[in-house]
Amino acid sequence: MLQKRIKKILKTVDLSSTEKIISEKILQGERLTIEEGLFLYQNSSLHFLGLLANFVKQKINGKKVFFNKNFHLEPTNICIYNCKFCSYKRRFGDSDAWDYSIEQMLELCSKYKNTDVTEVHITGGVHPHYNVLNYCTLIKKIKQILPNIHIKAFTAVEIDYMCKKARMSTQEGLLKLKECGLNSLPGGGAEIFNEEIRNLVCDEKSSAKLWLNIHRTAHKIGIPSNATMLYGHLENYEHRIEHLNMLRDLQDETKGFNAFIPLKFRNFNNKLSHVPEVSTIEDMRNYAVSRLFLDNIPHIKAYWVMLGRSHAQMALAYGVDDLDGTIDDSTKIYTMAGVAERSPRMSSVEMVNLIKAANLIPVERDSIYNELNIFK
Ligand code: V47
Ligand code: SF4
Repeated sequence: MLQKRIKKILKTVDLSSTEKIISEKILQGERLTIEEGLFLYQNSSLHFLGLLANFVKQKINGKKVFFNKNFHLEPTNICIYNCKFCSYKRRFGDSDAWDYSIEQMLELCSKYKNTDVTEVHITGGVHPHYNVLNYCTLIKKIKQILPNIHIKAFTAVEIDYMCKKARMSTQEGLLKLKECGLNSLPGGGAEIFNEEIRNLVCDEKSSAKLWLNIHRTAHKIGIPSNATMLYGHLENYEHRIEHLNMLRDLQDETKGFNAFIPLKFRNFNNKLSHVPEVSTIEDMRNYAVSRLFLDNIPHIKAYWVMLGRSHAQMALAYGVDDLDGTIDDSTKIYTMAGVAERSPRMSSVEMVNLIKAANLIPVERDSIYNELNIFK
C-alpha cells in the first residue's frame, strides 16, 4: 500500500536517472552502494530524501516513535584528552571541573528510587585515575540501590582507557563490567572514523579501529550498543558515507547495534568555535541519508537535547523513530556546548504530546526496545 502510494508520488516528480534507480532500490528493499549514498548527500533534495526515508522508517517501525524514561550520570568532566569540538572537558583545579565520589554519585542515583525511570546513561571525561575495577564498584552499588535499572555506560573511548589502566584486555574488562551489572554501551566516542579528519578533531583519543573493535567485542559477549557520528565540523560527505559504511559492515557481522545517533557539532566555547553550525535542512538530510544507507540498524535516534525539541520533532519526518529519553536535567555535555535547552528535561506527557502532534504513535520502550507503554 505504502509502496504504491510512494510510487505514485514519485511519478509526479521530475527525477534524474540515478534518483529513479535509487528510489526503485529503496522501494524493493535493496541495499544502497557507497556511490549511491554519496549521490544522495551531494544531489538530493530534502523532499526526495524525506519521502524515501519515511518509507523505510515506516516499513521497519510503522508509525511508532520510541522514547524511554532515563537520566544521565556524568561522573567527571576531567579528561586526559583535548578533542577540539569539546566544550565540556576541564583540568584538575579548574573552577568548573567536577569529580564526584562514589558516594555523591550514589546519592544522585538514590533520587530515582521508587520512580518509573528505567535507564541510567553514564558517561563523562576520561579520568586519569580510574580503572575498570573502580567503575565496577560504581555500577554494582548502583544496582544495589536501583536493582531494575538498565545501565548503559561508558563510551568505547572510556572503556579503552579503563581497561588499559587495569592492564586488562578489552574483552576481560568488558566481561568484568558485564558481571558487575553493565547492560549496554552508549554510542559516543565514534566521532568521525576517517583517519585524516579524526586526527584533525581528536587526534589523541582511541582510533576508529579501536572504537569498532570494542563494539565488536561487546556485541560478541552479549552487550548491545549504539553508534554515533559527529557531523558538521571539518568532514565532507565522503567522510560521512565512509563512517556509515564502516558501521553497516560491523552490523552485518554482529547485529549488536540498536540505534544510530547522528550528533550535530555545536560550536559554543570550544576550539572549533570558528566553524559555523550546519543548517536544519542539512540535519534533516543527514537523518534521511542515515536511515536510507543503514539498512541493518533498526533505529535512528534524534537526541532532542542536542537538536532542540522542535527540530527533533521535525526529524520524525526524515527517518527518525526514536527521541531518546526524559533526561531529567542530568546532562551538561550539550548545555556547555551552547544549545538553547538550558535544563534538559521532558516529562513523559510532554514527550507523548510532541510525538502525537506529528501524527505518530508514542511508545515508551526499555533500553533494548521492548515496548512498555503504547500511547494510542
Ligand atoms: O562522543 C561532544 C559528542 C558525544 C560536542 O548512545 C559533541 O544513546 C556536538 O554519545 N557538539 C557523547 N557533539 C554523547 C553521546 C550520546 C548522547 C545521547 C545518547 C547516546 C546513546 C549517546 O557527544 C561525544 C561527542 O561525539 N560531543 N562535544 C559538541 N560540541
Ligand atoms: Fe574528553 Fe570526551 Fe571531551 Fe574528548 S569529547 S575531550 S574524550 S570529554
